[in-house]
Amino acid sequence: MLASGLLLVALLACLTIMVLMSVWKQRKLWGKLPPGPPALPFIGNYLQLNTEQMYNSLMKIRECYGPVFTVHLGPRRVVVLCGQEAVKEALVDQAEEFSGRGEQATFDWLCQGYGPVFSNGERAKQLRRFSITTLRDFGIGKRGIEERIQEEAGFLLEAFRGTRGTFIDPTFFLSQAVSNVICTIVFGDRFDYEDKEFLSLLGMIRGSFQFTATSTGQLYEMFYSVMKYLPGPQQQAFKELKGLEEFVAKKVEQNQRTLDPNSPRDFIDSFLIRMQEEQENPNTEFYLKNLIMTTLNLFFAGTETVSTTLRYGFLLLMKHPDVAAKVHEEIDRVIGKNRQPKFEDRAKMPYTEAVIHEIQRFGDIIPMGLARRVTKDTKFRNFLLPKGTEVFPMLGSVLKDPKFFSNPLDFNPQHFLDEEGQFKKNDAFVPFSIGKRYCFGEGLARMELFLFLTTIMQNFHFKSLKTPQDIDVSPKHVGFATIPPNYTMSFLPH
Ligand code: D3G
Repeated sequence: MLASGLLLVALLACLTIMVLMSVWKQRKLWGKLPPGPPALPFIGNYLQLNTEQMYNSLMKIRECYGPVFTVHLGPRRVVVLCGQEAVKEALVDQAEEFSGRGEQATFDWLCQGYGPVFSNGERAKQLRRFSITTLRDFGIGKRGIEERIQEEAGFLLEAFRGTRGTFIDPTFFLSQAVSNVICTIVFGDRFDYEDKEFLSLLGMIRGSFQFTATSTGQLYEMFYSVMKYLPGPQQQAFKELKGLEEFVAKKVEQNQRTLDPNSPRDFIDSFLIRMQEEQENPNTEFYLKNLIMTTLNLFFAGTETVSTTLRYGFLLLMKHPDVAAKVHEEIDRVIGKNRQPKFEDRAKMPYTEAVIHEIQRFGDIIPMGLARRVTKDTKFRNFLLPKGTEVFPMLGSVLKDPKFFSNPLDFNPQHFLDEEGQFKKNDAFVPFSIGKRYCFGEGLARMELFLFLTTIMQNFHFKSLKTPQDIDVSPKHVGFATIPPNYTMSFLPH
């Protein structure tokens, strides 16, 4: 009796010590997190954050707490990194530690941690690697894809000619052309611009992307655990994302039925072949769910970011006719009118190159980056981030870092030019992010931006309904994405 009583006391004492030690350890770690505003349970710092302007809200907190701070987006504890120095120090100098993926609640609702973009660990590594090699096999970084973009730019010219100088919203033309490049790779074929299914898919991509930029989209980032069950605009975004998944699943089935393992026709075929090769591997990441989500990631990311950038670019060029005139001059001088632009021309076109960089810098399409996560307990500066802590690399604060750009809030291609008018690199140019998880579509995106922009401007002048002074280039929404304002324009022969 006495012995068992003693044992119980000893056990309880042990348990208490263990709990205390664990709390103490956590405390110690918490104590070393970057500073930040005090947070309430569950709602976190909700009261200090304006979901209509998350980026600006976080920049306001930075004024108080410095470039590295901790904030609670509802129950999510996030370490925010601002400015070129902090972002580079984390993502590049401590690349391995900061290589995990954080949450993107809207896209996570669909992806559930599958596919290369919103996954972690071995899965992310395997799928990223496979995607990069397979994209290369299908011509990215080689002549193959350049010819495909040139051909598609030709179709786009035809479509713009067909508008006969009337005022139109260029959004869908641009997404169709841009999307067709990645569609050729992942689905083996382009879509006709008249194709209703294609337009409906692009509507789903655009709709769900826009949702992430809205106030509800940002509220959803904080309270998704509840909001996913409630009615509201998030349900429409889910419907659109589901629609995309169903389309990809249908494409995969078609490919499965007609697969020739000896000659892959597209990215889906290559993945199916890899699935067969790894059938016996119990740890394989090559199975249907990852095939669907990988294809969806490429299709989505390969469509919306580049077409949104071009859409912003056209508006900026109408706001700044002097800049447009210099691009026209350079195109006329270097390429002329009798041949299609090629990617090589870029080396002889510093002004155009600077303009494209400035469009990407000013456009700031993903202002808070894709969230990262530390893969282990991480010492950063004088702080300790416990394994799994989410990190926001504020790409917008790098693209607008006053230490790197003379007038960061102005659109000015001189930001990327030296005194001789030569192109000047800038370490704060990070629209594709940096470090281990930087955008692996960067090469493709850059080639598309250059070839589409130069081919269109070789053939057309842009005309706006408004005078340049009256054009407002401030974004319609800023959230996960930056969405440029709606506008119409006319394409006049150049
Ligand atoms: C969204 C949904 C599915 N797959 C990728 C995305 C996405 C949006 C922006 C980026 O990826 C970064 N390129």
